Amino acid sequence: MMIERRDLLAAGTALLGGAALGLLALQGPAHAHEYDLGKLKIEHPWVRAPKDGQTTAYFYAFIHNNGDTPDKLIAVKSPNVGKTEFHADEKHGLSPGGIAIPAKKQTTLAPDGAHVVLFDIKKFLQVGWGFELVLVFEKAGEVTIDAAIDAPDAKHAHDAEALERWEKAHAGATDAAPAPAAGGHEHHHHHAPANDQQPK
Ligand SMILES: [Cu+2]
Repeated sequence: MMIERRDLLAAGTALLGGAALGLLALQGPAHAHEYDLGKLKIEHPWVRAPKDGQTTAYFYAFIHNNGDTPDKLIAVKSPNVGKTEFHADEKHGLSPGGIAIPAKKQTTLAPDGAHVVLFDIKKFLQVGWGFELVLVFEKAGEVTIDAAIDAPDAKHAHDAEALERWEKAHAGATDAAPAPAAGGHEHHHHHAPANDQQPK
C-alpha cells in the first residue's frame, strides 16, 4: 500500500484543511499516519532523503509498545535499500542486533537518538512523497509502512519548513522525473555525519 502523495507530509501538521487531506483528516492528525502490529504502534514513520548526489537516507519513527513484553526492531527492508545499520547512543535503545523497544513505552527514533541508516538507496526518493519499507520486529513480526520522505535537513517528521527550503533549492526540478540518480550515474558517497558513529 503506497500512499504516493505529498499530502502525507501534511498529515502531521495543521497546515492543510480537511478537504485537502480527505480520509486522513477524518481520522484526525493523531491517527493519520500510523500502523498497528500486535501490541506495537508505529507512528509517523519518516526518512530523511539523501542529500543531493548521495545515496544514504535515515529512518525514524515513534514506536509505541503497549504490550507487557519488550521487543526489538531487527530489520528494515526494501528492495530499494542496499544495506541498513542501526545507530544508537547510550541513552537510546542500544541493543545487540537492533533497537530495543521496551514494554509499555514509546521508543523514539530521531535524528539525535536511535535511528536506522539506509545505505545505497537504489531509487531516487522524492521529497514530499512516501517510501515503502518493511519493519521487522523480533517478536511482533513484520509490518509494511509508508515512511514520509522529508528533506535531508528535516528536524522532525513532516517538517514543512525543511520541505519548503528543499523545494526552493530545487525549484523547477521538483516535478521533473527522471531522478538525478536514475540516469546511470553511480554515486558512492557513504560518509556518515561525524556524530554518526557505529554503536559499540
Ligand atoms: Cu506521519
